[in-house]
Amino acid sequence: TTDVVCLGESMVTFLPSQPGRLADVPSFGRGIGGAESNVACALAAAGHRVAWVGRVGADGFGDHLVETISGYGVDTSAVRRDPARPTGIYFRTAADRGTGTHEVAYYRAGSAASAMSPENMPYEHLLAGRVLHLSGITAALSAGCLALLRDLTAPRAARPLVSFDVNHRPHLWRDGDASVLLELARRCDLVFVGEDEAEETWGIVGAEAVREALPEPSVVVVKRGSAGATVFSSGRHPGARSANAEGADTAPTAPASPASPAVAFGPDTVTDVPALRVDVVAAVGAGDAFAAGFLSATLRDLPVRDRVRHGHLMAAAALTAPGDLADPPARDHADRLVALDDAAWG
Ligand code: KDG
Repeated sequence: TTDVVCLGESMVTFLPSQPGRLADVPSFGRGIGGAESNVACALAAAGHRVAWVGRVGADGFGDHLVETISGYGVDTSAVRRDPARPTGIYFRTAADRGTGTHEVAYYRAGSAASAMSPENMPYEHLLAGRVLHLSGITAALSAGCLALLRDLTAPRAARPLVSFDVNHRPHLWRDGDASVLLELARRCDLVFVGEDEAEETWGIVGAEAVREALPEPSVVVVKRGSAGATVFSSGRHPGARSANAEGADTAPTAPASPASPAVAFGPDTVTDVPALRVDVVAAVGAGDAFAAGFLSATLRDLPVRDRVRHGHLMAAAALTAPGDLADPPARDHADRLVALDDAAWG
């Protein structure tokens, strides 16, 4: 079986040759981006069986995405090609030294991926893994994309563990209401959200308040930047939700259905885990790397603290590389770093 299926829009990314305003950057180098395929590539690099599902144009940029993502060892066989719509692309600047922010120019309206909907996506592939990883970016792309996320996060008799990174992208929500991201997050089993992101998007302040607003998911990971991350775990058995209309959980001891093999979570806990302190080169992609590290360690059934440390380690690799996607440390190397004592981890 596939360990993780990631769904979302990937784009060819244009990274600036030098710092400065978008208006001034003279040339750009090509990379790839897309939060969910970033997660897929990092998981594949960590030795997991991973698929990325999306839509790209029948054009050279679409070829480049499929070839590059496949090159990481990700199964791209379910990616759809759209002869009528282009592959999305985006340009960005380097982070401003003072504010840490960067400018983004998306060219993705009307892209092949924005046409994703419940009618044209391969559910047999999407629901086939142990984990289905989604993000809030998809919800912003079109009504069809939002309908697809609603459908994939709906209760069903057998579903994979549904992982959701809130990924609020303000540029994409200029004309939309991002509060739908809370509704979607509540329908998932494992949620990643930044503490600052929760405040910006929903006006919810503090990790405890985030958990109060998201009582349903078995696990909520609140990322607090360089301060670390806090994990709220209810110990309920993910993947064992009943299919009734309210989506109420079945008894905590209910076995997972054969289609959603167990991805174990521990008993009720709140776990705080400090992050590594690094000099940030580019923050873009760090959240994806964190999710990949956490998911990888979850699939290996490691203790909660080590799941977070694997997240922090992958994030540190991404934070110290210029592109959206950094090569993570090899698994045995990561395991040795995660096993360092608390003094090393702060
Ligand atoms: O998380 C990184 C992504 O934001 C980046 O790769 C591009 O997917 C992207 C987006 O929509 O911003």
